[in-house]
Amino acid sequence: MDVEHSDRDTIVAPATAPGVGAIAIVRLSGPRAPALLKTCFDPIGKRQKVKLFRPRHLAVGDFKAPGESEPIDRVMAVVMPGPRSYTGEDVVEIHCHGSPAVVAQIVEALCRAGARPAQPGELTRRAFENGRIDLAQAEAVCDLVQSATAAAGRMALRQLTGHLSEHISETHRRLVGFAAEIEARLDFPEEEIEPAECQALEDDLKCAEAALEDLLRQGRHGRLFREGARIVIVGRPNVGKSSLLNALVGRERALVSPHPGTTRDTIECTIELEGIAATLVDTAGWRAARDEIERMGVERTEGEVAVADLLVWVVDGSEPLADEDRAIAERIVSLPVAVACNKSDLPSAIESATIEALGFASDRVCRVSALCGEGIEALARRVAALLLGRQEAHAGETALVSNVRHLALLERAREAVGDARRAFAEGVSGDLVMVDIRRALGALDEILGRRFDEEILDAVFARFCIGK
Ligand SMILES: Nc1nc2c(ncn2[C@@H]2O[C@H](COP(=O)(O)OP(=O)(O)OP(=O)(O)O)[C@@H](O)[C@H]2O)c(=O)[nH]1
Ligand SMILES: [Mg+2]
Repeated sequence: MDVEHSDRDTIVAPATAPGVGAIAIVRLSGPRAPALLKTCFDPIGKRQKVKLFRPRHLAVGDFKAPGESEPIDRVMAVVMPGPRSYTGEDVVEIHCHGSPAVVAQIVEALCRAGARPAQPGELTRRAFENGRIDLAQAEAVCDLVQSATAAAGRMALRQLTGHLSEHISETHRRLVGFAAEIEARLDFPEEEIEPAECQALEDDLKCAEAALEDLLRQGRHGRLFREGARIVIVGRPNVGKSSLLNALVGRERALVSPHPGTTRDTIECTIELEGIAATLVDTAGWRAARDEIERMGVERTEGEVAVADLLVWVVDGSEPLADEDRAIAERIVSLPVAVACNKSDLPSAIESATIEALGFASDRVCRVSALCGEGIEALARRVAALLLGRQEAHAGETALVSNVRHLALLERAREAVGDARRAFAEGVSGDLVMVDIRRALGALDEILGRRFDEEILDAVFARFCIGK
């Protein structure tokens, strides 16, 4: 059947991940979804037939390709009529056995019956286009599906349930209120604004600016929770970098030996650090390379240092600092660093003051023993705290913004409101202040998707997986 690629197509996609599972779900959305189900689905017995036509009731039956007599699978099906469905259209879900072959045949059968395979994110795009959710909420769906930690998931859920949208709408309303007052004044330029009124209007802009600043500040932490952090362990050979990676991860991930130069290549492992998905990277000992392989290893180390969110510099606390340690210190002192003074089970040969003198504040230094596990938890807490800046480790969990697109637009809005506030305070004419206000409103509209172009939507929904 020739299927048109219009928005009103009925689309089909597996909603569960590819691969074998107990159950898989295939979803249909569009005006013909219930009819296509009827073509392919034989309810077992009268009671199931009645159930199928009752919205949101699961019915059991055999699923067959159009014109075939042998079923593909025994499934459960449910019809969720629009507009009170996920997409706002008629939605059908078929719960089949979780074999990739069964799923593929069911999708193919529905396409033969007249559906079209959905693009990634197309169901959520329809939910947005049908006004079920705004764009920020649609993006939260994608973030929730892809969240790597519980904290990232909770943050996405708050955005999905509209918390971010509410905050933004509130600032939007405040700015619209301000704009209405200014527009009214423009019509009657001869009327003086009373000082008290003037102050109230300026306060409105101050409030809007502060609210946007708040969201932006939280956003930095939000990103950390969503995207995770890359933590690179560096140090000269044999100080215990690989041992420290193993201790933090809780298993023997990297090879450890008493011979300097054991680690040749970078090794990484992801763990959860106070809700942040932290990728720990063990590197080859950092020193002037003695052969070609070591040179390549050191090059990789330097590449990792360049992209790290935080470095853990390991020194061997049982020996005085070596020239190689000092050379590393000089290269990293201006970067975000936690210092692990390792081998604390042995007598100490490094004073804290020595490390401080190199430019590393004492609150960045932890005494640990990778061998015995001493101080490892404290180091993990310190690393998380350094990643989150001065805030408490759980501060990021309350963040509402984590999406780079939202952060960029919020920044634009905050700048525009700041410009408007300054212009207004200096008594610049109303129509010029309005230019800034419109710029701010435009940026907020773009976050919620009240104003958009197809390119933005394509970019947003391309991040989704099929079936969402
Ligand atoms: N006593 C003691 N020995 C340790 C500790 N941590 C590591 N070691 C020992 O130090 C030696 C080197 O450890 P590694 O973890 O391989 O050191 P590395 O920094 O990864 O070394 P390269 O990969 O060669 O750069 C091994 O013999 C470890 O058992 C510690 O906390 N205490
Ligand atoms: Mg090593």
